[in-house]
Amino acid sequence: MLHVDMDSFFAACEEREDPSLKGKPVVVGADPKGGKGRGVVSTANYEARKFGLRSAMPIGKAFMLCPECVFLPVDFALYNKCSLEVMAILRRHAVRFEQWGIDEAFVELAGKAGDFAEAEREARRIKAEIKAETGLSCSVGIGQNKIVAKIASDYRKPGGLTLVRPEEARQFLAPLPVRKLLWVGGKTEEALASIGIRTIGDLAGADPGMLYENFGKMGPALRLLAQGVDDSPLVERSRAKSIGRQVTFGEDTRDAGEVFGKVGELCEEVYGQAVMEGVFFRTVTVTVRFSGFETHAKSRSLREHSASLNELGKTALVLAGELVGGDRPVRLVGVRVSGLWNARGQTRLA
Ligand code: TTP
Ligand code: MG
Repeated sequence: MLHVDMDSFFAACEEREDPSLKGKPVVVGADPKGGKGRGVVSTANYEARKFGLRSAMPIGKAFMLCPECVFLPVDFALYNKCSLEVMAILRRHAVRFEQWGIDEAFVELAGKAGDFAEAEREARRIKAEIKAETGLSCSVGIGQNKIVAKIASDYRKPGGLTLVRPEEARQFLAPLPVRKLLWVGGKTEEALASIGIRTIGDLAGADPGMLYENFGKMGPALRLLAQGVDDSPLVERSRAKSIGRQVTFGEDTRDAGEVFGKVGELCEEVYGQAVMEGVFFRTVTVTVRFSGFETHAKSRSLREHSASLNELGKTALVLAGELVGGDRPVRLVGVRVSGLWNARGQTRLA
């Protein structure tokens, strides 16, 4: 099993679009406004991390630490495009595949389970293909299950390849901080520290009864993960035929501006879901229900499959404009995309 995680993903996509950024410290996130900006760092490339910059850091603090950094706004459409390219490559190598968020995925390889030497060769091929075809760099972890593979991919970033054989897993995990376990958030981390558990090894060796008393069922479950035990399967994203969202107004509205505003918001939600599922879309449908439940829908197909929020939004607004006329009060609007195309090969989904 492989876990692949792209290196400083948003920043790497920006560097690919503008090679003059290469070698410079780059920050993607809110506008720093000379140190007065609000919002946070989405990501910083590895040059910028040398100044102490990190994801989720307030942008003003980032500016203080590194005023000479190049600060760029978030361009989600670009990262989505890059993500679809990368995921398509990964899917070529997978018998089973699970995408996690925009820049990481688990890949179960064809071939004999437990053939780690072959898995390592395959991981090198995947890294090389991603580099050659997308220009982006990633880190790969190889392990007998998800938890080990996931922690291994994080171990030698950027550009790393870390193989952890089953017999080495406990030893590999033991010195790492408990935070590296997937479900240990800040609060749990503090609670564990208060009973003297700081490393994954501490947790692996802790008394399960005591863990149950302190953390309920999660306690012993975390202990198993800490021992490198994880039999959770890879779950393919649902093969939805369409992705849609709708909203009912608190009060029926005659205000076309309000309706169009809502359509824009729904487009963003639908788009976000399409990104998560790794699909392009071809057809956009807008539904409007008027007072009295009379419902009208209009669809338009794009020239080709698209993964663009801009295109989705423009098309949906045109359709909404055609539907909302006169002064009939609107009760509900909906936006749906269909004709989905999975990034995997040529599989078309109805
Ligand atoms: P990560 O994989 O956590 O981070 P990264 O790819 O930038 O860096 P690396 O993996 O090399 O450590 O997250 C993937 C993208 O998700 C990241 O590029 C930007 C976005 N992101 C945020 O917007 N806010 C956050 O707090 C985090 C952690 C990530
Ligand atoms: Mg990443």
